Amino acid sequence: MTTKTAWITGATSGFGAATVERFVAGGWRVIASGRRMERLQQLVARHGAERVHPMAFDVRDETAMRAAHAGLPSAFAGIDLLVNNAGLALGTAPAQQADLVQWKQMIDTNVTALVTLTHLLLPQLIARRGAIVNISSISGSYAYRGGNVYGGTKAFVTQFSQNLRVDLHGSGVRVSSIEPGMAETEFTLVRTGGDQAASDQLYAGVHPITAGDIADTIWWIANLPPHLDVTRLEIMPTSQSAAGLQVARDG
Ligand code: NDP
Ligand code: 8X3
Repeated sequence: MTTKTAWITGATSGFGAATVERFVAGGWRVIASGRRMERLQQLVARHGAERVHPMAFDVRDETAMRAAHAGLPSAFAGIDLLVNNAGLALGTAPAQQADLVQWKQMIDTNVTALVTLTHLLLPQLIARRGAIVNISSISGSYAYRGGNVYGGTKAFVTQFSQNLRVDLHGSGVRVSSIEPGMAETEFTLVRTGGDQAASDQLYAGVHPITAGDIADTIWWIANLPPHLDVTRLEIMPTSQSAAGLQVARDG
């Protein structure tokens, strides 16, 4: 059987790091990208340079992204699966108190970089009848206070995934949008600017989704028979549900 290759963005932490482990364990080659080179090097040290190819760059830097792609060693150059996972939420403040710089960073990372990499890899994904797994979020479907631009970026990811499927109709390329709820990773640490106590408090007693749960889900989707496409998958901890709608009263 030929060895398949996945490009997993955001591979230095959380879902991405766990997904690297899952795919390497399953016999795939992995291109692992993220900004923190030392963490990527740890993956290489653990699994070997023939299994993991590290690429340290900021996904918002299109020139660096293109250079990384152009410089892929031949063993990693045929990409069968793109996992668009790199992303972040910044801040929990309501819109009227939010930081515009943080809003733009979320859009640049979660939206602009995701479509740029997708656009770059589409020709070869089509040629190889490959697959794209986009990591969206329940925040793209359910509004919550402080979700503002983060939720907006994830609504984009979900809809972009569906539109991509339509455009790729007949090509054999599978596109999936995974929409997780509360998962314990470095996500809340990043969102709160490094507040470990806030992160611990958020997940306390919740039994949240783990990074391994999402890695197993991506593995399952990627290894389904070619005639099956998981188009959208919402996944929450059993302890989480959506209860919406608030009312402001006069006086
Ligand atoms: P983590 O913070 O643990 O991981 C985020 C990853 O994204 C890191 O590897 C980070 O790498 C990478 N990343 C962020 N910004 C950039 C950048 N500018 N350039 C390159 N890489 C970047 O969080 P999660 O694993 O939880 O998040 C993964 C994805 O899952 C995100 O898209 C997130 O929105 C989504 N998600 C998370 C949920 C949760 O509750 N945890 C639920 C639903 C969706 P580095 O810092 O090294 O660059
Ligand atoms: C992360 C899930 O609900 O904390 O995307 O925004 S949530």
